[in-house]
Amino acid sequence: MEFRDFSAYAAVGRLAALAKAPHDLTAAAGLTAQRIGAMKASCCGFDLLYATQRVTPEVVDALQELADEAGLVAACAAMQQGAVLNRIEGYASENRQVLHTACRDVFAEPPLVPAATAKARRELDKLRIFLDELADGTVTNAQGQPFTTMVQVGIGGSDLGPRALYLALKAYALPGRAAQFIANVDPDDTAEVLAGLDLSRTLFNVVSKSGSTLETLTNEQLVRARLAQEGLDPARHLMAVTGEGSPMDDPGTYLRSFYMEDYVGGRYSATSMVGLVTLGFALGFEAVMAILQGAHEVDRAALEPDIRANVPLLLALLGIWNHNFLGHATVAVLPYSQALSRFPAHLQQCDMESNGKSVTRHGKAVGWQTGPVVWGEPGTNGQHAFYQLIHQGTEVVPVEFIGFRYSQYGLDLEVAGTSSQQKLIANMLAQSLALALGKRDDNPARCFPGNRPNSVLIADRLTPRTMGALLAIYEHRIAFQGFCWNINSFDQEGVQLGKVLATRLLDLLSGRMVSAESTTPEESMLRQAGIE
Ligand code: G6Q
Repeated sequence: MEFRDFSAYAAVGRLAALAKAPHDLTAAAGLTAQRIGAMKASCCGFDLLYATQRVTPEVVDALQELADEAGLVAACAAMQQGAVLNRIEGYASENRQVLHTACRDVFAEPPLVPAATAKARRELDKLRIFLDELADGTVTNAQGQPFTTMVQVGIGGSDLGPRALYLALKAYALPGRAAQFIANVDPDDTAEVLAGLDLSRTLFNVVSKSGSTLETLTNEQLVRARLAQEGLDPARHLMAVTGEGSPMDDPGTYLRSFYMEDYVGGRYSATSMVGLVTLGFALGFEAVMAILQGAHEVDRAALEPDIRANVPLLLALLGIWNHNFLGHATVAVLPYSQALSRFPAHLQQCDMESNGKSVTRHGKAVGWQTGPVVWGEPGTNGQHAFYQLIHQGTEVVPVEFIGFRYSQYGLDLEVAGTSSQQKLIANMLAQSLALALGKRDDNPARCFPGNRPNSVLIADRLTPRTMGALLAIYEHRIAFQGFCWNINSFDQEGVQLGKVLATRLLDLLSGRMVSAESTTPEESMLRQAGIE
């Protein structure tokens, strides 16, 4: 794969010229029925409505030219076929393949990377057997009672995606099963989760790819101590998901050990055992396979070269248009679905850890903007909170709305002629229109400028399959943008420095390190913060 600088593409010049006069959504015919009908793309159960973006057909053509020139689909194909894309040329780097897609290529015969998918199948088989044993009573607590709760202990990629997916799909939990999550090294996080549990009926799933993460190992010890206090055998209550050969790869000390491979990045690992063990416990094996199926369908759909028929690629390019050409620094992902309450948090990590980079794949400083700030909260709650700024603030915030036509539980009531679900979705569409169209008013405080770009991603219902698809749509949108900006979206060097300094502070606190002078920034910070 040959990657070139973003600024070198002819399409970038063309888009910059078009961006001088972006489409005016507030003009008389700025948002016609014909436009709303034409600017729609579909993928794996989702429709993307993008007429409320500030693009013309000419801009979309130029974005297609950019995708072609930058070889974005070819890069996605190379990634799925096992190219070593996690690297910075000429410098020390992880130097790995990027194969989260192999975890869900289990439906294909032959899969794109047979060896990687064989490993995924092996782990899936282990998971199926384990779930069967839980169901038929082969695996129980010491009293022969079934386990009711699985607590996932992990942080970052070993927490955010799995937690977001569990909350999204909790409506489909098996009777008598639930999951909880402990991530923070804040002891109150663990204390709060443990306080509400019957530990004798609880499994703790310790998830760490490296097997060496401070927060996770500390929380594992806290959990072990609590189990011991209750007279419970940790080897009966603790499980592990880790990399083969990691310090946590010690099957003797766990009820079960599952593995993930080093070519699956933490923030892309929700569809590996990192997510699937806890999801399988709570939702069952069928749901696990449906999640994988939805993600797999999107993996294949992402290989479509026509951007008008490739939702993740189109989302990526619309994001680039808003960020690089219209100059908007952030993007808000606003799901009109309470179940997606932690999905924006997952995307924050997946997007900002992937694309918050300043050097190219060749180790040179970039001369263009890379990843935007990503944030979000579920609507309609957000409407009663921060929407003031997105309608009338000085900062224009592009918005990606996500919604569903039907609810998960089906528990609904018509009040004043409409159901709650209709109210929810009508609000989402109304916000999309309000942001785009704006409103004139003689009172300047009641003017809405409009032209605030947004799009709507909508499917019938949030199910395991659509959740898998949604996850993969965003994973690919992020990777496409990284390819286009010529950065390595798969490393995370930027999280290292803080870890090193934290270790130094802890060494000072524990007396492992004694500083000759008491004026180092580390010592001064500790002293002034009142931490001894
Ligand atoms: C994700 C990052 C990071 C990682 C956590 C947990 O892409 O690499 O968030 O997932 O630091 O790491 P472990 O799974 O190794 O404990």
